Amino acid sequence: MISHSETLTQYRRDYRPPAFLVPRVEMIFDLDARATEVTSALYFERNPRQEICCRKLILNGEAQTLLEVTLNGTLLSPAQYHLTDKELHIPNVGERGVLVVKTRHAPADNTELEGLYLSSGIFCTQCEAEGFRRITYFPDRPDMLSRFTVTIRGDRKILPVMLSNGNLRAQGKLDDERHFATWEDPFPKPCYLFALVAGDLDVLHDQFVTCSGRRVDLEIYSTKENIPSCAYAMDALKRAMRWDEQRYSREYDLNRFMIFCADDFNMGAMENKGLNIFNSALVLADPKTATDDDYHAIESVIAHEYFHNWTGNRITCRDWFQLSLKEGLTVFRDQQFSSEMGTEASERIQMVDFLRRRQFPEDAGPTAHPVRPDEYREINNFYTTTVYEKGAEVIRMQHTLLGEEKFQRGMALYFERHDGQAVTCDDFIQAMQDASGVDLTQFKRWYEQAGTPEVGVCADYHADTREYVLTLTQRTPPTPGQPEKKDLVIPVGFALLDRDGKRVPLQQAASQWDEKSAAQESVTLILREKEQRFTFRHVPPGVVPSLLRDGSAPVRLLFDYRKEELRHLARYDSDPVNRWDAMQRCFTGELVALAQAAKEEKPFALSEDFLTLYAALLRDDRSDPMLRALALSCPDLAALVDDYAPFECNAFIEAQRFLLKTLADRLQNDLQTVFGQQRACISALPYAPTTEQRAHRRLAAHALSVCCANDDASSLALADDLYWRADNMTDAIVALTAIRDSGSALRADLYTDFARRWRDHPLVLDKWFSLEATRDGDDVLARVKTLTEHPAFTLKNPNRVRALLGAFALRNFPAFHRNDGSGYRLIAYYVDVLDASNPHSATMLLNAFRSWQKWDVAQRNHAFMALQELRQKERSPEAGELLDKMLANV
Ligand code: 0A1
Ligand code: ZN
Repeated sequence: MISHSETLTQYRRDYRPPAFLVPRVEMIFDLDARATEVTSALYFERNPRQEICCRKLILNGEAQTLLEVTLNGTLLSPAQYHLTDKELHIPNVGERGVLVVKTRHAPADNTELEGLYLSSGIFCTQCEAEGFRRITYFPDRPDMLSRFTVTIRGDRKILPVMLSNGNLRAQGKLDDERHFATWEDPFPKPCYLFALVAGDLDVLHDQFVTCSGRRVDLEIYSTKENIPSCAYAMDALKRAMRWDEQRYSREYDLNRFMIFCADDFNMGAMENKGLNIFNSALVLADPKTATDDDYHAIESVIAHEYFHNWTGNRITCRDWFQLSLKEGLTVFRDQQFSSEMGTEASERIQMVDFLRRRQFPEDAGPTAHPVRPDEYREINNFYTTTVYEKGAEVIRMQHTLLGEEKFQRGMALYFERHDGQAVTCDDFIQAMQDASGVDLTQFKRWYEQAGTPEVGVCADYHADTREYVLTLTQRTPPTPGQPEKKDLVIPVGFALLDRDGKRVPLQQAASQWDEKSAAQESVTLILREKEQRFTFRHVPPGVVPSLLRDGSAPVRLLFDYRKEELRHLARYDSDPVNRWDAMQRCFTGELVALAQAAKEEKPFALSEDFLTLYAALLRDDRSDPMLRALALSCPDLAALVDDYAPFECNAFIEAQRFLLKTLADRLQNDLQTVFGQQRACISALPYAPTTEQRAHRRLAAHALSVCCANDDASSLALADDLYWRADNMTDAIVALTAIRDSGSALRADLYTDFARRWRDHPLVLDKWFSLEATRDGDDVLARVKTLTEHPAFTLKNPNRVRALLGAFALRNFPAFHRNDGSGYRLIAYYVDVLDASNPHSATMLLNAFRSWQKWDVAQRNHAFMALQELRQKERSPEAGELLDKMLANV
């Protein structure tokens, strides 16, 4: 077996300030697809903060050819420096000086999409986390803040537009064929925020006047035909800029803000200073090609990257262990923004749902790590839901503990104290603590401890004294490398519902609260110890506790709700998150009972109470249609794996099929009526991605999907009709989704039509690839294999890989988990192939295996073999680290 541990493990405790600083960098790019030359002048000086005197200047660098090195004007011979495949060492450089390094690249051959590469013929860069070292030799670490001046030279016809960070200082002709542009960024920045874009691009212009009256040019660059589709992103950008001024007093700081949209991009987007680079899927939108969900994602990612200008760029991370300092905080800010742009309740439900479906399994598996990790081998593996979404929850809890006013005081102090610095999560908490006076010492453990804490709840009612006693306990299960856990500070939102569904005024018995304080209808209990008791007085009998309201902490709630209590909460809880959660628990209860019946080969039956509840919520037209749609959606099986391990995949798959089919059989009329009503609410309006329209379309989509689950002809006819009348992409996709698993001829007709209609539009075809890959049925595997040969499919493009193979592995539970292991083998094959060209795509797929040890024995054996086989070969550091973790302790 090959050992992959040659990639060194980095430890947080080993942080040392750099020996040298590079306050100024001048770069020249001579662009050419096969032979780009990069010349970098590094003005370095010894770091007065570093006591250990090192005479050597050590630079990171990979994947380029070193042409020459000049120190203070003298060309160095190879004997005067030391070059490895990862570093360049220059001995005896003195106190300060200028080092000029010249290297050569072939951007056209860069398939990893890190460093300088070509996307649809356009030069662009991706430097976070460690891509800058693939562009030039440089101390590539986020605490190295430099002022950059960048000159780009290239062919005038092929590269009429040449962009980099900051302000355009000069541009002009070099000769008949070539021209240049010089950009200067006045803000010192870490090199991971460097960006360059060059190509034949058009631009959408706009302007924004900041709160202090400065004019900022806003520019979105894309190919000519895409420009009209950039309008929504532009609008979202202006709203985000205004919002950051109003909510956080953050004003934009350059005269220009540019966005480039790249067809080939590993992630969603990147916050390079003044020149964001986006995955085109997260910029381009018009009603004909983008769905409601696309519009929603664009708004949120545009805001996220823009907000990074303050939380990430002006104040950056000292080292990559602090990644959540910028990511958790920026996700929290973009969540706040989305909530204000849309509906708070549905936004919050979707966040909580995402966290539980995606982050909880990560925290319970072999790659579990703290929000601020202590070690890593490959930092690219740490752009995780833990660092991002759990990180955002950790900020949200600070907001809960401090309240909006003190939280804002904390933020203001953080900005004031650390502007222009590279800092740590500790610095952030310190600012919060200093500004608020709230002691966050124990709270800090949220950054240190991996694993989802479990909060156990025991409720006792004393009829004689009318006292209600709530005992809360906490326990965080062990995670790899962290066998023992300490107690955390856990805010638990709480209310009691009476028999009519009304909230009971809460009066706590002495000690926990000020006796005089007025009774409240909901409170936040703060759990700090292993076990804590809270007593409430004057409580009527028969109340039902509503716990963890608004998803008040990223924990698993262990409370033995009776079924009727859950139904009560699902109908009456005033907290929409808990109403949704209760309904999800009802669904899960049904799935578990059905799976048990499947295992014991007993007849299946859905409980009548559940059907009644589902029907009541479906018909409840006083409630927001979006909230109804969310509550009525059956939970994802992948989210149940941890709770029901070893997870009997087949039994649960059968259970879920039966459940949906029974809803269709029993509630066909209701479902069709709701579909009709919701469509009627918007039928007279032209399509717009507004919150109201989206909500109606979403509930209609839900109703249509469920009623098509039994292939009933009248329901299929509704989908057919919707498809042919659709004047927007959302309706078309809703129709295709509803009939995705249908055995009817209609399916083939509509799918063929769609693929033909959009054959020249890759972003739209991605939706079709995903629908094909998530189909139920025996032939889906063969279908996916065939589609990898489709003319529009290429393994080189991360969006295509995600749409087809990612959807199959991560969203087609039955097919991926086929008993004969063929689903695993298919994905393992592509992990192997992709790892050689683009490790990021490979690890995206590999992550589908993360919970393999919790699967049923047949699945476990096949997965183990697939993973073992992958590990036999030489792997990228990313895939090597993941495989080692997934196969540790077996
Ligand atoms: N900072 C970006 C995420 C990002 C990270 C790595 C990338 O390439 C390997 C690209 C983007 C964000 O949070 O949006
Ligand atoms: Zn981010």
